[in-house]
Amino acid sequence: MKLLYLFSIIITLFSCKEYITEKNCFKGQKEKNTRHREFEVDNLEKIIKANPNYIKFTMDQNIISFEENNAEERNSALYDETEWKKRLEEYNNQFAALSNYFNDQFLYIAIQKERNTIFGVAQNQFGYWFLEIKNNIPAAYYLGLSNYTFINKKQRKNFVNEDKLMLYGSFVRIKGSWGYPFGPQMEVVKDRLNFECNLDSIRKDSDKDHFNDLFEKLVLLDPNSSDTDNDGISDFKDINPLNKAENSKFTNLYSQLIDIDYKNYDFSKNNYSFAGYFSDCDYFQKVGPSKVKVLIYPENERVNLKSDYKLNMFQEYVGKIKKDTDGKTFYINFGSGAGGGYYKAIYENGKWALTKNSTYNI
Ligand SMILES: [Ca+2]
Ligand SMILES: [Ca+2]
Repeated sequence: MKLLYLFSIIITLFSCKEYITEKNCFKGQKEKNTRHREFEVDNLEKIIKANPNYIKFTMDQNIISFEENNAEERNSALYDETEWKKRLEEYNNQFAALSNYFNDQFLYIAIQKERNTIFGVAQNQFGYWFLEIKNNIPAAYYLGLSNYTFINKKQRKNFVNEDKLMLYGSFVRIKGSWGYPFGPQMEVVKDRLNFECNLDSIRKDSDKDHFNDLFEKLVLLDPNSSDTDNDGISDFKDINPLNKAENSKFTNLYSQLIDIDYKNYDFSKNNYSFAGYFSDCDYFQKVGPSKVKVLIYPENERVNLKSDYKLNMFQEYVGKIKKDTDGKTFYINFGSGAGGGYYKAIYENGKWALTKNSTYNI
């Protein structure tokens, strides 16, 4: 991500000719350069301020530290295939009661089984979630923790007690020095913490659409409307909940382009995972991909999204459309932490033939 915008500026794949700007989708002569802002190391005061006020924390020297937690992970002989398989089997057995309902949408951290209820703590691209399966009905609630919060892999046996959720963890931040190919590394700023919150604050779902208010606020859905884009499909089921999808030539191009990366999967029924993009292009905003749910924001929404989440939410930059002189060939640049390049799209007989070409790797 750090190099992504830099690359999108310096890599000019095609010669600049005169193009018509239509709906902000096509490359014009005057391109607005997106400047990369240098990464800032956050201080403790800012980190504590970012902790939501419904979550209390206390220090306890008996809680395993961030380093101890990581050392355990490192010692786990992950390169030994037998050991790796054994651990995977243990993980699958331990969390089967959760993955039966949520499949592989989450990385599971803790599970607590009661008579009619199963509780869980899990993680995905947005952060940490509280899971609850009551009388066979599953629900996932986004915890709304700041991204400066790390939750330990080992939790107490009963992390839910009455209406309280209690979790061991620490406050962390991204180290000042990081770069590809290793990605951001975390360091601890306040260790051995016990986080405690009231589950009513977490469960609050004002519009009753199965996304709790904390999640809707994070991704800029409307917590008071179960159908944010007013297209008749609830936010929870909508493949593109922020924008009404449409079926048109260039919208279909962008839909197909998103599906290329998911051709061997089908994440479309995964309610809690999304591919995120920024784009001012109307056609792009109105996509309806078939393999994955999307969140597409206009560029000016960048400021409204929590900056510490962007690393995980927006993995790929997808550019505007460049027309070739033959009138049927089009190019779209892309970039991501893992590399970049361009899509080549040919429109013939009402259909798009699309290829993804990588031109540079980091
Ligand atoms: Ca809701
Ligand atoms: Ca909708």
